[in-house]
Amino acid sequence: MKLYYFPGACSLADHIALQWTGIAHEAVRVSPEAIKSDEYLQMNPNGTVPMLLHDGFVLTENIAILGYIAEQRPEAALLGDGTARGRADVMRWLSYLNSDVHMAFKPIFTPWRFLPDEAQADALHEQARIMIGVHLQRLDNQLEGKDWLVGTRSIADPYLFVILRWAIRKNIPLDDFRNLLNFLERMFTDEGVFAAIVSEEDELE
Ligand SMILES: N[C@@H](CCC(=O)N[C@@H](CS)C(=O)NCC(=O)O)C(=O)O
Repeated sequence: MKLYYFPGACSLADHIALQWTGIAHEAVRVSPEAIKSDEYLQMNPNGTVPMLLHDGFVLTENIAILGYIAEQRPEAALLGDGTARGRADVMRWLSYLNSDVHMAFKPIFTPWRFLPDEAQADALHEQARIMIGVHLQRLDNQLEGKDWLVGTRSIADPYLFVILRWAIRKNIPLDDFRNLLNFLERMFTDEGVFAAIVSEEDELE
């Protein structure tokens, strides 16, 4: 498998899932320019990472990719407890992370896509930070009494980890979210997470 990624982007979730499943893979670092090239757009017309190539199959969209990786190694049990409800629970949290929480960061990362006048970026950032705080509270509540979002480790957890790293990078305080801080510590001390981060950051040098 080949995973196309930017360091620290949402593609890091897939990178971690590849580590957790032990699937042999090649990680291909791309630049913001490369993902808008004709060659890349032919494979992924949305011009985004992550993108996965597997035996001629081109897969885009993070939730689909995470699900595909997890399906290759059912023994890693990253899709819930094996019941329809368990799987739906994983998909519930992945969908929330992808369509609500991830999207709440977009005005901070790419304000020019939302505003005709960049001078309004500060107000937009402020609003986004308020929304992100609401989502973080909801995620913190979900983790009460649990080590992982759905109770057992799943493909939703690396996505949450990516989002918490963005929050740190953008100086969004996490001090009030004890469960999220515990979760972060658990992830930072996980071997697979460490391997994925080192592999992405090694590429930077
Ligand atoms: N709907 C896509 C969104 C992926 C996405 O937003 N990727 C970001 C990195 S986290 C990206 O490639 N941004 C570059 C761009 O939009 O030009 C998915 O879920 O895979």
